[in-house]
Amino acid sequence: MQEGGTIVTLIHLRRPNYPPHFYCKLNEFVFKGRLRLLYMLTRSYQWFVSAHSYINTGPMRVLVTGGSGLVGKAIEHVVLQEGGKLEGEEWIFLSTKDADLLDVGQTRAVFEKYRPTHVIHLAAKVGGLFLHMKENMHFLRDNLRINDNVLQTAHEMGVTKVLSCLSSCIFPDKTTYPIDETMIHNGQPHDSNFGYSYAKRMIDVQNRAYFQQFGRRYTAIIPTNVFGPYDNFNIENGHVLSALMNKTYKAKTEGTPVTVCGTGAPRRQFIYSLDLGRLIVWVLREYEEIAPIILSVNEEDEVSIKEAVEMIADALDFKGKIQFDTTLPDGQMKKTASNAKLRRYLPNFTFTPLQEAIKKTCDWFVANYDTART
Ligand code: NAP
Ligand code: GFB
Repeated sequence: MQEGGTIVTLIHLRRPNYPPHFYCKLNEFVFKGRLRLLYMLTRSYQWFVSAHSYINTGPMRVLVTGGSGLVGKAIEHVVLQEGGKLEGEEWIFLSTKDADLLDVGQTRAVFEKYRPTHVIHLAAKVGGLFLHMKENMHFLRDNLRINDNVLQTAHEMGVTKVLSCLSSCIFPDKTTYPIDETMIHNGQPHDSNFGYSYAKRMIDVQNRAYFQQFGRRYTAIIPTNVFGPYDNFNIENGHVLSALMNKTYKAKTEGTPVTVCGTGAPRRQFIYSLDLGRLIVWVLREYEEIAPIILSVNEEDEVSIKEAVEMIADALDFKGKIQFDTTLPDGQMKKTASNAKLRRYLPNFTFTPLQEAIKKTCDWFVANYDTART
């Protein structure tokens, strides 16, 4: 449990997106005595001092938007089944049934109802390559609106920390590799998902602005391609692994070949949703920067779509033919992301090996076929 006090942060005016070089929490007594001195010292060196009061009245009350989705369900598992929840904490997992976050009135009402101290903001319009290509406008507008409703309501209600979710697909298409956190705004995103990408990039812009103007410590994570139980296994609209699991299962049942879209050459870093859930709980508790952090497996764990479908075939014991429809698009050929920043914080974090995580997800899909999103 934290006491109330004042958070003082120094930001370099020429490099406002850099992590603060000085950051501390002072109780009110110390703070009042030192503030004038801090201002005098910093003005001549082009540092900006941000100071705001915080009052923490007790254990965290965490509101998870998008709590019914792939990532939300993984966090729920980590918190409720793996002992991630600390004594006295309250965790609330929202879905569209609780509030349509496109609607500002419903957003405010659900925040009023639960009065969170912390928010994990996952709710979004989400889909695989082929849905993005059809609906860039919806991806842009829906996500801009949901994100603004959630962030502004959190700010108005004095939420201590918001952790939002970006994606490695929002980085510039023409870039050098590996991509790191400083490169988000360096160029245009891939044409297939520009709507989603620009909407997500604005979260990072908003986080910086809330911090600079109001001292709010709102941050973001950047996961690579996620998969796991509770994914959307829809063949047309889902992401690649979940769509291919469903296709392969069907092909096995019907005795037909599996058709993979594109050449199979694009490469992806896949992260298992439960590993991501564990990392998100760590970010919520420990990560103090406003600048985002990439949550990804190592660069050498990137695999081609061809390698991934072979792992799925293995996991589902599919012995039939795997064919590639090269008339369909490949999308981004790669978006290799660096997890160096994550490794500086958590050098020993162990990711579930991909083949094992694919097997677990396939087993979950087969066992839950009647209720899974297909
Ligand atoms: P998901 O399984 O499709 O879940 C989406 C969640 O958002 C659901 O809980 C859904 O509620 C909720 N939602 C959607 N529209 C809403 C609205 N208007 N009002 C309230 N709630 C709404 O997605 P996910 O894969 O878990 O994605 C979670 C976050 O991770 C997203 O921000 C996404 O951009 C990001 N991300 C995902 C991936 C990936 O590969 N999946 C990769 C990088 C980043 P209902 O269940 O009621 O529909
Ligand atoms: O997961 P995905 O749809 O999106 O994967 P992205 C697309 C890649 O998988 C392309 C190939 O190379 C496709 O040609 N692929 C092969 C398939 N078969 C299939 C299939 O049956 N379904 C799908 N969907 N793809 C996403 C963004 O990009 O990155 C998301 O669109 C998200 O929004 C994610 O943020 C991280 O990896 O290309």
